[in-house]
Amino acid sequence: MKLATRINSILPKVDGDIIKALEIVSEIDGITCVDLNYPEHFSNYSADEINKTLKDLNIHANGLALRFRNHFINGEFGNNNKLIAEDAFTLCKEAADTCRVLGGKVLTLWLGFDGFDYPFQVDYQKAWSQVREYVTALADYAPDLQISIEYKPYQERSYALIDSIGLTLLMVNEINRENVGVTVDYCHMLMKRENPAYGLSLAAEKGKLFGVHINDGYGTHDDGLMVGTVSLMQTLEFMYYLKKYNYDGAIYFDTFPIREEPVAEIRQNVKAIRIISSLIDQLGLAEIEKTVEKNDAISVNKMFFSMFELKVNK
Ligand SMILES: [Mn+2]
Repeated sequence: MKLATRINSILPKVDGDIIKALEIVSEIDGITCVDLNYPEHFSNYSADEINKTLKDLNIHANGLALRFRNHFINGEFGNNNKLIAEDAFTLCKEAADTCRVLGGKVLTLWLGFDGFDYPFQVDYQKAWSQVREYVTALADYAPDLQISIEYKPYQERSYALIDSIGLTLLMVNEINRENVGVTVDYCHMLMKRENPAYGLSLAAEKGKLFGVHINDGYGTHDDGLMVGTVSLMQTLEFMYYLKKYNYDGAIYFDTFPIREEPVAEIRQNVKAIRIISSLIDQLGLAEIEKTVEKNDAISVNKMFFSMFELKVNK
C-alpha cells in the first residue's frame, strides 16, 4: 500500500517549516509518499530544494494539490472575470511544472470556490463550460500527469459547481482526455450522502480513479476524523473495492488532528488501515464477492461481525 499523509497536520509543530515537517513524516513507519500543496508549500523553499529533501529522506512525491487562495474567492476556472480564471490556469501550469521537478504524477484540483451561494448568482452553463475548457487545456498542457478532480459538495461555497461523483464523472466524460480523472475523498462523499464504496467503484470501473483521500466523519461537515472511527463497515467496503479494482495509487490520510498529537494520529491511521486491509485479506475477496452476490443483508451482517473473531497481526 502506498500511504501518504497530510503535511499540514505537522506544520504547526515545526513553525511552518516544510523541510522539518517532511523529516518528521519520513520517520513514520508506513508512510511512503507525500502530496504537497501548491503554492503554499513552496513559499520558503524552491522545488529543487524540496526535491533534494525528498530524495535524502527516501520519500516519494505522489503529486501536488492546488490551493487557490483569496484572489480566487469568486471562482477559479469558472470565475466570471476571465482574467482571474486565466490566473487560475497559470497557477495550475506552474504547479504542473513543479510536479515534474519532484517526479510526481498526480495534480489534484479541488475547485472550492467554483460554485454559488445565491439563486440567480451564477450562469451555470457558462461556469460549467469554462471549467471544462480550462481543465481540458491543463490536461493538454501536462499529458504526462494525471489531472484529478477532487469534488466536495459545499464549503467554501453553499453549492459547489462540481459537487458529486456523478457531476465529476460527467465533467471527466465531457473533457474526454485519458489523463483526466477523479480523486474521491471519503468525508466529502459522506457530506454528499454518497455511499463511499459506490462512488469509488463507479470511478474505478471506468479507469478514472486517480486519487483516494481517506478519513471519517458524520456527514454534515468535512470532519477529517481518523480512519475507521465512525463508519467502520462503510470503510471496510471502501477498502474491499480498492482491492477489487487493484487500485495502486496513493491512499492519502486527509485527517485533521486538532487536539490530538499529530504524529500519533498519523501512526494510528496507518495502524487502522493495515488492520482494515488485513481483515479484508483474511476474509478473502472471493468470499466477500460471494456475500455481495447473495444480495442479502443478514449474510452481510454475519460477515461483518465475523471479522471481530479474526486475529490481526498488525
Ligand atoms: Mn481531501
